[in-house]
Amino acid sequence: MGLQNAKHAKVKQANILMLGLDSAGKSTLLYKFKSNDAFLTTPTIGFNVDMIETERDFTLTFWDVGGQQKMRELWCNFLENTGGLLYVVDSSDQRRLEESKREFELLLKNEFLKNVPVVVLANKQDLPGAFNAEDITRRFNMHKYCSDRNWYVQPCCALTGEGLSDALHRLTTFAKHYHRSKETSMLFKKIETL
Ligand code: G3D
Ligand code: MG
Repeated sequence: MGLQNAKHAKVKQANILMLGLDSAGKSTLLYKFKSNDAFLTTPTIGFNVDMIETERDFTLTFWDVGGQQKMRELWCNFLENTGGLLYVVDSSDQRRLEESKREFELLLKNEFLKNVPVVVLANKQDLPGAFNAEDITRRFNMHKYCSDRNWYVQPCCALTGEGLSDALHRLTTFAKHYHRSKETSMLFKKIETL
């Protein structure tokens, strides 16, 4: 028991905030990260939380927050202590792509998300007419708006699971790097106060 506790004390953890418009596929994705079963989602009222150990010493805690207009007003309450932003886009929803981009830009301007790494999931690649990762990169102005952080646009399909292991791997690498750089800067701050 003592040994097990000591082992767990070493496990590092990062909060991953999953955001995006309603119906982008966030809850389906979260479920698919955990299991391969088919899953029926209902619109998320509030939020879902789940922990996934993506590497032996690193756990990601996913916060899947509802994306309806009313819920978006509450997103700002979830931003503090975020170790990575997973922004989910319905790549087939041409009508709401601009709206999704606007919400994304607003998020990136928030002080709590400064330098926080971003993975954009270009979801629903199985649907006809879906924008691909290059289209989303260009339309979301990724090079301009994410120049201060690590970022990646991953095409995926939450229903089949395609692209999800790459997304998790990328997210873990980014979150670990961000975690380490935060630890280092806190250490320097402590040293300065000595
Ligand atoms: P949200 O949590 O972002 O609001 P959900 O979105 O996970 O509830 O998904 C909304 C709808 O999109 C669901 O369909 C879900 O099955 C579907 N969906 C999610 N990912 C994909 C995908 O990659 N491809 C396709 N074709 N559909 C997807 P329903 O019909 O239940 O509304
Ligand atoms: Mg949901």
